[in-house]
Amino acid sequence: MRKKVAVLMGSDSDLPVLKGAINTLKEFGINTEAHIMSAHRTPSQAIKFASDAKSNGFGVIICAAGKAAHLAGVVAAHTTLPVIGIPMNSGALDGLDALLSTVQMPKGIPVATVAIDGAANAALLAVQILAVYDEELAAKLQEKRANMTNEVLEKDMKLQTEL
Ligand code: RP5
Repeated sequence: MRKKVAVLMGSDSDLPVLKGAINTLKEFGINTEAHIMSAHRTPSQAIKFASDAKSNGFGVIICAAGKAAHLAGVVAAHTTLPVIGIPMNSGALDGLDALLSTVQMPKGIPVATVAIDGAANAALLAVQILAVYDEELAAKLQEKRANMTNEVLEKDMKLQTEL
């Protein structure tokens, strides 16, 4: 049975960006659960979700948060599942605050951090993690990359005709 992916976000204001991750996961047929959950505003809920995630059938947890972003770190501290952090551009510092808060985890509790607002890559990385033991998913990833390659080649061909 394929594992689920959780998409946690610190605020509903993060949702427009997170929709990109949720859509990408759905595109791969991954059973996805999304929740608004904050390390600061709902700390006990976040800790409970993380602690129960493995036994609830999740394989990867994506955590998006902005400003002093602790969600990914707190969740990672309460599970051995891989945690992917998305630093959100939601403050005066254009996401640099969240990037440093998410990426600079002290040793022992890793958070795989993607780019600021990097929702699509977070989803793809989650799929890649699940694809280690899932050939069907691995084949879908290969197909997506081949499509991407073809799109770029087509754009290049078009450029050559325009120059
Ligand atoms: C973080 O603070 C959230 O992840 C969000 O990116 C940011 C701002 O939240 P709101 O004030 O819009 O709820 O916790």
